[in-house]
Amino acid sequence: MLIKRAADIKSSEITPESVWLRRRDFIRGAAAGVALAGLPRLSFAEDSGRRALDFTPAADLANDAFRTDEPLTPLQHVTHYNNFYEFGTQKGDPARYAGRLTTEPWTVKVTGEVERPGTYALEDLLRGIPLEERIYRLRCVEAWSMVIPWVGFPLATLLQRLRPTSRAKYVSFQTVMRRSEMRGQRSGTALIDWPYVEGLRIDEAAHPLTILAVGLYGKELPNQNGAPLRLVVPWKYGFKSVKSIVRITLQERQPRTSWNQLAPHEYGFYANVNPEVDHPRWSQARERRLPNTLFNPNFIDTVLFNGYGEQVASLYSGMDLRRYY
Ligand SMILES: Nc1nc2c(c(=O)[nH]1)N[C@H]1C(S)=C(S)[C@@H](COP(=O)(O)O)O[C@H]1N2
Ligand SMILES: [Mo]
Repeated sequence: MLIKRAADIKSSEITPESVWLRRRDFIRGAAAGVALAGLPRLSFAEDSGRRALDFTPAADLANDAFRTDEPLTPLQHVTHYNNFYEFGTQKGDPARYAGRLTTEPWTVKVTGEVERPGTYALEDLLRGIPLEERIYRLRCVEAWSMVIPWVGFPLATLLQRLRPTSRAKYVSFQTVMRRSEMRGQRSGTALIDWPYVEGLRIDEAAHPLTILAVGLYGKELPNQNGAPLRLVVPWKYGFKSVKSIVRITLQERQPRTSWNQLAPHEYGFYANVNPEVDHPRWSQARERRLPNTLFNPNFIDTVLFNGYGEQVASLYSGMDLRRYY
């Protein structure tokens, strides 16, 4: 297991007085004109409503895999070309309808094989955890991709705080169930057995590339991207990166996952990006990098583990990646 022991944690991860998510406090600071470290790229005027976050820019982080030099996908595309079937199956549906979702207050229930189970207010769960920017490729199983500057923190930091027991072999995550605010949960066209659930093996969950995101482009997550808390696992197909999380369960057995349950021959539990293992209905060898146009389709080769092989391949040594797709 790769749960970090106390001795392995960098002091920057546990400094309680360092920067952290201050959801309500921030408004006051902003109103008073307080300058924020690391406020990037976008000014307040560009999209009002979402609050700016205080975080360490990816450029200042020690691990090169935490950023990429590839051009960022513009905010407009990141927020208007989405998969969030709770709001509908069309790419524009989440932007159109996710504004209805109430994200404050937000609680996360932690259950199963942990020493500190409970129902936590989001701000209590995250208090004191420093935020970092992570510029990651996101590769959807549908063969399109983006480059997104997330703001979040390693899932390992939270797991460490919750103290998994020795029986915890997997982590499962559940999206909010809110029929009144999520029209896709009422319609049944998506065929998903709500709520959306996903899961990771615990060593995948504790890997330093695996983050929980609370923001993108320097501000709180737009609802369509999974506000207020979503998983990001950059070497796996996008469907693993479950949005709007309300429950985290540590467990001994491999969890049920939504897409695998819906179409087990098409979507596996592992879902590692792999150009050599095609989806039964299309090739995974290439991907369309957004933004693209009719005249510039912008197809690029897909890379094993979405280009993060150096960091994650050892998690799967000896495993047949065709069998465990
Ligand atoms: N709850 C939930 N999480 C979800 C999905 C979803 O439909 N519901 N879609 C997944 C898929 S298929 C992808 S590609 C990513 C898309 O994330 P983005 O819209 O922030 O780019 O979210 C994933 N997380
Ligand atoms: Mo996806």
